[in-house]
Amino acid sequence: FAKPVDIPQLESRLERCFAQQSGEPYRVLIVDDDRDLASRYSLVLRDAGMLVEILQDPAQIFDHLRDFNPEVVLLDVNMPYCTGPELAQIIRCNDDWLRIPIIYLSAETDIAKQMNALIKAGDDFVTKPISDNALVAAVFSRAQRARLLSDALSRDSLTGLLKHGDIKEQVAIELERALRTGDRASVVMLDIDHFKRVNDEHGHAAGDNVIRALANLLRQRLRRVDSLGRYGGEEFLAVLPDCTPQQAKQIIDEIRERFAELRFIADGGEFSCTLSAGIAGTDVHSQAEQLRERADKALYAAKHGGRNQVRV
Ligand code: GH3
Ligand code: MG
Ligand code: MG
Ligand code: MG
Repeated sequence: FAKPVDIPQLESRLERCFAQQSGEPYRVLIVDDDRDLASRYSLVLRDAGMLVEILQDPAQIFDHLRDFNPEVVLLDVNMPYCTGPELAQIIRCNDDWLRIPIIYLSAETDIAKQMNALIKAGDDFVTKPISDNALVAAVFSRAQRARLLSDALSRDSLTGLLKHGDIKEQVAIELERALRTGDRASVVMLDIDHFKRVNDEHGHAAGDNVIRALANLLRQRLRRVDSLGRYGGEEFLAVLPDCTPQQAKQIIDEIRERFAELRFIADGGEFSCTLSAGIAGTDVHSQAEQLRERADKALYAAKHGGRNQVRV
């Protein structure tokens, strides 16, 4: 039980952790009135591959939470005007920030006071001075869990794709980026044809299988840079960066053909399905929300044009 900690082993473990830190670096917000100390912690965390912002004035906490969107908050306990626990309570009042882990970092060694801070709000209490490794480990573990949790909560359980709110947000982010930089991007709205009949004739479970099969086709065929989500029941929304509407149409038409070739088996016998899709591409006149509406209109035209087709 009281086995001594093997430091070289811990170090190599941490290195492996950083190697696994795939994709975006973890975002950490340090709130501390001691500028020098905050800068030192920031340096250590940046060295471990994280993105760090320092906040000295607690009054600006909301701006930083909204704009920087941290995955972990490192909070000093003793600050002028507002204590760490008071600030933590304020953060916890807002549902949007309920998931952010709050780690107190303080010279306070009185256990009763530490307990009091944690009872108010917060997740961990780490005492200063702290070794670089211990700081990185404390922040890394919380950041990793926060991201896994956030990923899991934004995934639709049937398909594993992004849910309505998250794909909508992702589409807006991608389109705004494309509109700002002048890059091309395309929005795609997909809807399975006469899906009510599938449920009526073959049962809800068979319908679920169809939705899952289409989700898999889309996931396989789209690129890693594309964002894809389940917009509604049998509706999917995707954004394809660096892709003209004509290029997007070619890709979606391929998916449409392959989907129509799939054979499903259910109580009512073998059956197949088709899909319709609408595409809209970025131009200088359109806002993100207008583009999604245009893709929706194109989908409507595809439905009225006889279904099993893609319209731009
Ligand atoms: P259209 O070609 O015009 O799109 O016709 P449709 O029948 O597909 O029309 P609509 O979009 O109105 O119907 C969608 C149906 O999908 C209604 C709903 O019962 C069903 N549905 C929604 N979510 C699910 C789901 O998760 N599983 C199953 N099996 N069915 C679902
Ligand atoms: Mg302080
Ligand atoms: Mg529909
Ligand atoms: Mg439909």
